[in-house]
Amino acid sequence: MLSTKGMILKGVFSLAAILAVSGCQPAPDNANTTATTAATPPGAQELTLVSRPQKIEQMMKDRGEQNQAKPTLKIVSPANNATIDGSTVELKLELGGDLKGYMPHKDPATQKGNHIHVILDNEPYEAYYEIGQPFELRNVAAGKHTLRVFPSRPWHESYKNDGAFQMVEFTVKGGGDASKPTTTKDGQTMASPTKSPAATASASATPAREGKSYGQSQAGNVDPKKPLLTYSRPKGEYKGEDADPIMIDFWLSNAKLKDDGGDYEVRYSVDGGPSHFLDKREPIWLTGWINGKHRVTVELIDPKTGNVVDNGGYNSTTRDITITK
Ligand SMILES: [Cu+2]
Repeated sequence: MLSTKGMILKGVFSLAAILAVSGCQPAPDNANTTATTAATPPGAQELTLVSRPQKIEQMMKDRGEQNQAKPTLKIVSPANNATIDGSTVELKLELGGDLKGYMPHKDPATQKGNHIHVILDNEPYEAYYEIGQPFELRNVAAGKHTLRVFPSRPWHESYKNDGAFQMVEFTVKGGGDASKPTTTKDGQTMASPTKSPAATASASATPAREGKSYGQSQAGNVDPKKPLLTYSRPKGEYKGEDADPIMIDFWLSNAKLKDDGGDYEVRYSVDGGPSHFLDKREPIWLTGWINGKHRVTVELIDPKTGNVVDNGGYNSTTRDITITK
């Protein structure tokens, strides 16, 4: 069903929607201060499904066989079910599998490169480039947490081979200052108490989240053996030529989608608009985004009930992104 290139995904422009959009303020440079910026209303933009951008096709060719790599990860620490005293958690990974030259590293010139996506609880991922050095989470809140990791390409498309995705659960005793964010050692925010709680419930029940703002974070009651959808992209701020088209990408564990021999479906919607379904475990690209704040919801749907598969709230995730073309 994804071959329907050029399919119109979203509603028609109405005069009211155009007026609403023209009345919108442009997104400020610092998305952390956009709490008062209204989300884009449904129908204000027409999103169209497009094929993989030529720019990415070219990057894949330029990478040679690396694109067919089957990288695997092992979480060396924290150990699954570990209890950690204090508030600092050190993540150490072992990269293996059929790498074909795949190695995480940020090129200082382009500020791009292969990297690992690291997700605390169900917060937006943070990029981990130099896996020779531990990835440190500071000021982690007391309580139960999960960490999820998987290898990614420079354009943030995840590797989806067996063994690429790993998850551990751990408990922090003592914990950090609950009024301050959880960060990496470089100060990247991984969770923050200053905004609404992690958007693991349905979009309509969840207050606005900014591209780079986070809820105070605890793990959901996740069963790692049950079907689990891990939201990866989009997230954060998109600028200039990166702002269109935009990729939706996810990791799926313990479940197969319809076109992959199973019967699950992934449902997504943008700005509270109509639902669309994905039947293949691969990324899609959408074009037609307008400037401003957009809310993207991605969910795993149980074929028997038509509802979100319950797994600690992780199977329904909503992220706010900001687009500045
Ligand atoms: Cu990435």
